[in-house]
Amino acid sequence: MIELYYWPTIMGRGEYPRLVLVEAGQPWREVARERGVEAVLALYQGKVQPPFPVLAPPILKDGDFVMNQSAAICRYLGRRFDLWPSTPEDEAHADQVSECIADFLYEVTDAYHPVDRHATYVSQQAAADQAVAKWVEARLPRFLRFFERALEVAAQGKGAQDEIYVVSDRITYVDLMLMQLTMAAEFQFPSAVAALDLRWLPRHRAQIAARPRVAAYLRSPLRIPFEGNSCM
Ligand SMILES: N[C@@H](CCC(=O)N[C@@H](CS)C(=O)NCC(=O)O)C(=O)O
Repeated sequence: MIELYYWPTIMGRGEYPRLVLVEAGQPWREVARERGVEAVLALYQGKVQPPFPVLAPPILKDGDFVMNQSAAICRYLGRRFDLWPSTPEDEAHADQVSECIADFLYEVTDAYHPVDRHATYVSQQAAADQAVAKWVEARLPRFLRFFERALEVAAQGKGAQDEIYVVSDRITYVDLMLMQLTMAAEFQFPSAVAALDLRWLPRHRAQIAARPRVAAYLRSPLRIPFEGNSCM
């Protein structure tokens, strides 16, 4: 069975591959929750050497195949489980959007950890609050308007009840990623997101969240709540 190695108490970047597995209907093992965080640390600290090196969690193990990088894992799973765009151009656009999601996460993590990326938010809270306020003003609208525009383009010619997907007129891995990002942004920055008066992102988020497997997962105890001190 597929294994996901991620920190046991946060949703974090682990949630992106998780949601692709959920929509694919693929059971997987949450290694840290089943065997303890030591199993993740063993890989992270190099005590266990996988057949291909890994840098940081989330880490996916599929048989003997091991990899890290959340967006790359989502692509691997998307291709493997048919949550994949239909044309090379749509593949490239899905790549583009997933990389923009990864950029968003990188930037917002930096804002919450402006002094030391590997120390807690609380230990650098004063500097972090300033950096986050600046990021929310300068960068959050830029990212969200880009995602909004991608969905607006996808919605062209569609009726009010029609489903919209980022690419290809069908659900792909990047829809799951974007749903999670929208939820994270709405949770963490409610007034800044509301002020943008977005139309397509909330509609897309609601549509993906209502898919039967995703909806069941979101209601399940496997889904860890947002922490409220990052976009994780
Ligand atoms: N770009 C990577 C970032 C990975 C990353 O920052 N992982 C965090 C948890 S979300 C971590 O444990 N980092 C430890 C490290 O970078 O050494 C991804 O998307 O997977």
